[in-house]
Amino acid sequence: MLTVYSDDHRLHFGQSELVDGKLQPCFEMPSRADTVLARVRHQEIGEVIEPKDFGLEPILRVHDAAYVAFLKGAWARWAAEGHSCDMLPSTFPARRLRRDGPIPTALHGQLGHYCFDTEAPITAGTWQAVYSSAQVALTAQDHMRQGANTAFALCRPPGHHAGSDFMGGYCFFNNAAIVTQAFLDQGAKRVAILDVDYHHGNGTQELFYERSDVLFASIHGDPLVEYPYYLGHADERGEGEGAGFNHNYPLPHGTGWDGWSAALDDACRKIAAYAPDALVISLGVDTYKDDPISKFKLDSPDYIRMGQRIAALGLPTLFIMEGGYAVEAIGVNAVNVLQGYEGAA
Ligand code: OKS
Ligand code: ZN
Repeated sequence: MLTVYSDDHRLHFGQSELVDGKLQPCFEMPSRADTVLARVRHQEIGEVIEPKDFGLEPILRVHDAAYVAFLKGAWARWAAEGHSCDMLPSTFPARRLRRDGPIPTALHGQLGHYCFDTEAPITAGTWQAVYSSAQVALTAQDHMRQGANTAFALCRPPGHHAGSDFMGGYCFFNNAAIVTQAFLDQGAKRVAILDVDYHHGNGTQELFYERSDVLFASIHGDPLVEYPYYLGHADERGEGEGAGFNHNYPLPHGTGWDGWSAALDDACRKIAAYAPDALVISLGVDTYKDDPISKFKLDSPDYIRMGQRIAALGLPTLFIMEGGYAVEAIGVNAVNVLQGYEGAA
């Protein structure tokens, strides 16, 4: 399996996020990608290539132009205001504030407008890192356009919390959504996205919620007790044209392979019935038992089984790296999914 990777991810290195009222070092750190890349090489699963540049066009198929412009210019404006620390928002338009009213002209007002939490610091190198992360995903997708049955996009920063015009949860551009739209723009009729990250992919759900050409299935910590809290319930089934094409599997804290794999089986049956032309996996491995911010109990061999079950669908499958913070283990766990897939495909 081909892996696409760019060193540009290092340019995004946030200093801190809010944890239990305290500013703590970011869990989403550069060494995460290093660990996964080292394991890809160690297991010799295939060639590792740099991304090509597909420009902004495929990103703008998914993200709002004003949001993209904000992200591109934010750091320069922040620096011009005399700041050098990371940008983090502190004000958000909750209920009955005008979230769709005039966009503030002040940088801080815009930050709250385009972001839903305090987990996605913008730093000096964030734009280049998130641009390259999207190009990593698009290069893996292009490899499949040329005929490959599978590819691994070692994206960092991750993407599944980012919506059309907002960032949050360590995410800025929704890499899985961008490649999904690319498949469709190249002639695919239907694409399925299976999000196996511990957290609900709220951004991906939002982007395709009213569409029938994308089926979204997500297995995650129950939002009643888990981030991102405000989306990801089982009764969110899609709307309008998209009614019936969104499937959420919220699971309780403590869920291990038995409960998790039952949800996976159900999601796979829905995907098989949908008969998509391609499958995109939002591959988070923060379901691991020792993940520092998560509460599922998957163990390393379970990730091989996960890959095998996905392979049984017999679909062209593009893997997009999302979360996972037990830095020592995420290389083994992510590559176990890929090797499970390849061994069974
Ligand atoms: C509290 C923890 C915030 C959780 C963000 C989750 C990001 C993630 N500071 N998404 O898949 O892994
Ligand atoms: Zn996650």
